[in-house]
Amino acid sequence: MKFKSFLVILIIVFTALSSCDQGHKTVQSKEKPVRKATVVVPHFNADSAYYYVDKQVSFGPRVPGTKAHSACLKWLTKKFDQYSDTVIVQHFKARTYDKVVRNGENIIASFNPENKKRILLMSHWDSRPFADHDPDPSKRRTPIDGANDGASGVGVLLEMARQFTLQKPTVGVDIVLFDLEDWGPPTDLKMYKEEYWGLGSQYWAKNPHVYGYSAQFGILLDMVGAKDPTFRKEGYSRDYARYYLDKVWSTAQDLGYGNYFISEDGPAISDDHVFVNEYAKIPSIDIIDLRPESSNQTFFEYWHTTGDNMSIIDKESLKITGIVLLSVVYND
Ligand code: AHN
Ligand code: ZN
Repeated sequence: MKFKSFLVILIIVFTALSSCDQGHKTVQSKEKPVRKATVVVPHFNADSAYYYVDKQVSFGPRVPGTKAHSACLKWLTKKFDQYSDTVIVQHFKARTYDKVVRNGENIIASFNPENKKRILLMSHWDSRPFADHDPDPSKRRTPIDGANDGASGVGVLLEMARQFTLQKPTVGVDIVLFDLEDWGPPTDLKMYKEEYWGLGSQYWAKNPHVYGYSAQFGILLDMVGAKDPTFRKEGYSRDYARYYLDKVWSTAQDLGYGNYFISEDGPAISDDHVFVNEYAKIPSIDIIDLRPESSNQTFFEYWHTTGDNMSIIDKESLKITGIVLLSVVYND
């Protein structure tokens, strides 16, 4: 009896000790630093993006109703067809400030169309019919190349699409290129109204390419190609999509681009994302180069002038937004 109980105690003590030892081991393995699985984000080819910007500009100003506009539409459709699962050209009519009804075409390229979780990437592909801010008054009704204001965002998105074919993202992505963004009234006419701008995005946000379309969030690229851009936190983006705005800015800062993606509040800009927020109810931000020090006090020096041509496009700038956006898409 005594020996038996001694044996029982011995077994209990031994079991306790060994389990204690196991427990200790378990704790130790739990204390090892937990590493998040790293995703391989594809490379962004800035030469390729630059070529896409140059190619758009080479057609001439992409003013709706012109040959350059339809030639560029044909080229963009062909390229996105090559790099995405589906491409839809959405034809629409819209009335400009001068009461003329014009034809427009929004271009929508989709990746993983079956995936319910989606990211929306946007830019406008038309160029402004008037250089109303040109220092030379005789040029203020001349159409602009829109190398930065238009072509730069499209060039970045087309290069991203090319990367998506090389390494498919897990999330669904829609690239929407709006038309008729930039046909707002020339400033000297003093007839500014928000609804005169972003006619393509107003149409799409009210009539998306897929019935009931939605996305987790949207990102608009506007004027991302001039040297040393300063992307400040735009006002509507802060109001409508603060969480995604902070997420994109912190991604950029982690990548070492904090000098360009500045943690500073900028003004509110009536741009395509406003309509996407208001009508489509998709929380959307605007990555827009804001320069309070410029002579127009808001945008890059050559904004809405004939100087917005290829000579001011910087490959490094295209690369910055490209890398940041690829990182956002592949880490989602
Ligand atoms: C305003 O000037 C109020 N919004 C400018 C939107 C725009 C025009 N982006 C590019 N071109
Ligand atoms: Zn513009």
